[in-house]
Amino acid sequence: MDPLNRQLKGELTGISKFLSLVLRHKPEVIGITLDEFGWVKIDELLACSERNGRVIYREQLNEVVNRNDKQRFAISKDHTRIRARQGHSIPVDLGLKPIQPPDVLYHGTTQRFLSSILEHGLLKRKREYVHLSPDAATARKVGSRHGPPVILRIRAADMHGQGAEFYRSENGVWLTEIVPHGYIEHNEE
Ligand code: HQG
Repeated sequence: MDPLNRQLKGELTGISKFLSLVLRHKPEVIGITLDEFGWVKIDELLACSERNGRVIYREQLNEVVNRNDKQRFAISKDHTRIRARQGHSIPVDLGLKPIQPPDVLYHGTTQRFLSSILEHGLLKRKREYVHLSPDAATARKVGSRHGPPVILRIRAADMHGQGAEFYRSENGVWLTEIVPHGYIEHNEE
């Protein structure tokens, strides 16, 4: 990649991380409030960001939203508001409807969490849900964020059959409250 492109990409990644912080976890750091569905007015977001030393142009925001590898953010139909599609640690109503999951979903984690997960199940920890992936390759990427990846198979349809609810966010991430350890399979690689 040429240096200019690399710099542009770096800027967009920086903005994406900043948006994740304020739209999923800590809107208060720039003095914005999300509505109950997680939305905030884009004008307000950009003004408050600037007041806190972070200038973001509307064009950059659009680039981040459109080019984002995981489609993390959504802009409202009238183009005035923005929210994160999932991954919140503060309670927001994403309007997700419970749906039937596939037989198997995957969770990517890392070795040092494994014994605790196999003992206690998958817990949502700081987030509002446990995040599951539709395929092993995606789970591998998620797990790699924490260290050498470990892929777990989750017997999702069986869980659903026992009453557990599953949701799929608009960008294909599967969400559920907790995965009891009995539904987790780990095959040594
Ligand atoms: C682990 C990214 C010990 C869990 C990704 C994970 C995803 C336990 C970590 C999204 C445990 C939490 C979420 C237990 C769970 N004992 N460790 N009982 N239960 N854990 O980052 O799933 O880039 O909160 O395995 O793509 O890694 O932000 O969750 O390793 O979709 O858009 O506790 O974040 O998306 O870590 O990732 P995280 P996650 P974004």
